[in-house]
Amino acid sequence: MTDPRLDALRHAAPALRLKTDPADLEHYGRDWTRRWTPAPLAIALPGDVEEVQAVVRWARAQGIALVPSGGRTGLSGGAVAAAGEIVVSLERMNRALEFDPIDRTLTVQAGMPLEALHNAAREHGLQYPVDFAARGSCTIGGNIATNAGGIRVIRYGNTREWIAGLKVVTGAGEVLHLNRGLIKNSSGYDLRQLFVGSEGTLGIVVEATVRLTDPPPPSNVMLLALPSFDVLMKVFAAFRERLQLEAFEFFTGRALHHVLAHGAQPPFAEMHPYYVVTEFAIGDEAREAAAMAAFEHCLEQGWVGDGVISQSDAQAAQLWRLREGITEALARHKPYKNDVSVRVSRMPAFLEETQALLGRAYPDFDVVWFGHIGDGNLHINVLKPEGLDDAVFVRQCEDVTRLLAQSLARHEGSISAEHGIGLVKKGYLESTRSAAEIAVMRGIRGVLDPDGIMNPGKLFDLL
Ligand code: 2HG
Ligand code: ZN
Repeated sequence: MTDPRLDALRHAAPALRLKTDPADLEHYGRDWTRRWTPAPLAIALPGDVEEVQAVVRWARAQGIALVPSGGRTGLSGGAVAAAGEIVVSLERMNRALEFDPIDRTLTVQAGMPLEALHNAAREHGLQYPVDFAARGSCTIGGNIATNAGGIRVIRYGNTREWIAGLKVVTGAGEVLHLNRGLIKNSSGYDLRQLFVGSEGTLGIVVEATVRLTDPPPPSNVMLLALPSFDVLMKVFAAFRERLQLEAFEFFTGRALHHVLAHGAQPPFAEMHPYYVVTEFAIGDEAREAAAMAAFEHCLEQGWVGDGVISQSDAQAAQLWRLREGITEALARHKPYKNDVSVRVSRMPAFLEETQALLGRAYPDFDVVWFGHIGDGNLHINVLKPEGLDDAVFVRQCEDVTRLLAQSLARHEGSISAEHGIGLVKKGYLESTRSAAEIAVMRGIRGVLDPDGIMNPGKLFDLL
């Protein structure tokens, strides 16, 4: 027997694809957090904007919650459907719609995977520069919903910077065509930017017009081994001063240990406590000399103990794998994740304080640090000791996260740098946003989603 509410939906949108098999409910109802048991009512797979609109209008009439869904690679529970919702998967809406060589923009449907967008840009001799390890599975719609960052933010900024226009279906069922690719548009509130980072709580992004830019310059990748944590920001300053950095990423020896255990090749004969992988533009002698100068300066100061520079694309990819493979290598240890940021200038003080805090709070846990240090963004993964009950482990980590949140409030940082708040960090939002700000966000949500059907329970609770 099918649910009569779904019959009403079939009636409203006869061509809409719906899935209700238990395996599908499980597959589409979870993201990479794996902490909640998926329990959606059904999965809707619209093929066009009209079908998305029909689903939203039906959901309003029925009072059923919707969970917009991209590649579900999120780490904050933003795409989890665990309470009888309809998952609205954009996976069928994954096509490129229009390239404009004068504007250098590409309009795509929101379900397009990030890697496909990279490839489409490359076919036009350009690049879409936002990039991170989940590129093969995540979608541009999901990237927009979380204002995704990644490994090239230091050079190109977050997703937000590259969105020239959006088509959205609001929680009220209206289609809004926002900014329409304009560079200059001083005509009131920028509603496009409101949807970037809204985590599916205001409506569903159905199309995006992204800006493209020149292809990246030829570059080299360097892996550096560091003897101690306190030299990290000095190494960063030395490289940034001399080079045009495309990326500057940090990870600990513990992170490398897990990536090696997962099959990667060791980069040096010995293990070191800390590592940096950095990519920078080369192409002329001056730049190559600058890279060597930066390295030698750090060596002389005793800030770097060893280093290797890529000699080929294959070697560059191999070095990147040591950093990009961390999330996957840690997944089997069910890590509890923090994704925090402070201003880069505050990083040294914040790192020192956080190291002391976590050393006290987790004396017996394997705590893995890595992140986009050049953006002031640190990822802390606490691995669950074998045999420890999942819920007990999460509770312990939440207690420590409360302390971390207090420290972030003191340092004027953010409890979520790039993964979003979702379900995981909802309880700590007030460390980053004032009560007055949250009240404004609630008001905005009420206007765009008057019946509270858009991803309820995520980001903050409706009153
Ligand atoms: C990364 O930087 C991602 O690799 C994932 O943002 C971070 O797994 C994590 O904690
Ligand atoms: Zn990251």
